[in-house]
Amino acid sequence: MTEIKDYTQGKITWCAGCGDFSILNAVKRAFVELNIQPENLAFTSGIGCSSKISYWTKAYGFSGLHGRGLQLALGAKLANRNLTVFSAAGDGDLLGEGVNHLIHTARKNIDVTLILHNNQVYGLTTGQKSPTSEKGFITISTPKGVVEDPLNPLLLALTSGSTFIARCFAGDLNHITKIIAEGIKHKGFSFIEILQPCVTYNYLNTYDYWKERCYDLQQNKYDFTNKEEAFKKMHEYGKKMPVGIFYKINKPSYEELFKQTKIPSYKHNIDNINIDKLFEEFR
Ligand SMILES: Cc1ncc(C[n+]2csc(CCOP(=O)(O)OP(=O)(O)O)c2C)c(N)n1
Ligand code: SF4
Ligand SMILES: [Mg+2]
Repeated sequence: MTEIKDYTQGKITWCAGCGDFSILNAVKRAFVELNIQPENLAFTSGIGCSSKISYWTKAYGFSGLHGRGLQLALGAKLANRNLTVFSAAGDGDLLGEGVNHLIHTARKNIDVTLILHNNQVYGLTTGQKSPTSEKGFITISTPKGVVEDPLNPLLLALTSGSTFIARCFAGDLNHITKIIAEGIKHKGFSFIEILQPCVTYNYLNTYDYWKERCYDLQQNKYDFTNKEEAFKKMHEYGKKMPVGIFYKINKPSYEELFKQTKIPSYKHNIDNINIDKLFEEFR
């Protein structure tokens, strides 16, 4: 069995009290629960406070360009289908700079688990509005308040084709751990939004704010295989906000359907391939 320390590395520099701490804890706890060996795990991300989670998790990590963590995940899964592939992104990273990649990765239903650290602000670049910032939210880039409606990440994941869609709140460590473990076990694209307080730049969506609003969907009778039901629930945003599994169905994953290559690319013999000529072009 693995232990938390097997996935632990680096000196964490998030602000004290940041919701990212409990997300990192939950991620590692889920890996322990599923006994995933670090050498069988690929963890990708883009750029942002949230994306640093892959630096601080011992695994095959790759932090790429802003908004491109999911493309790296897709490549890793196609190269080696035996890997557990996990990806993390911020709201700016995933829904601003990299939003097209979310749509196509979800549509393909590739077996990758994605967590969205939704703090509704650009944290790393010191507090500009993001695609999920609430209307009226005052930031350094919107001194008179955000004027447009926020993007709803769950609805985007649903209409793009995700086969597992859930939401949790960073203040509930046990719930996030459980949902992440469920997401990894699901064969297909798993999309998990985590409501993550940014204690430095988001004065509006605080721990208390979410604690007052969140209720567990799974406490009541709810059929997560019903797309219309999920569509309705995802519109609930206000005084009460559902968390839990909104949608889950079984459907063949991209790599199951993609039969062109019988041998995964990491096993291809590359001894006779000479890439010197290619490099010459960039000299
Ligand atoms: C193409 C590109 N545009 C802008 C930036 C600058 N940049 C770095 S992180 C970031 C925002 C990150 O916000 P988010 O994804 O919400 O992550 P958070 O820091 O809030 O966790 C921006 C705009 C960049 N690195 N690359
Ligand atoms: S700026 Fe916000 S998101 Fe970034 S580490 Fe600090 S509290 Fe967390
Ligand atoms: Mg953010």
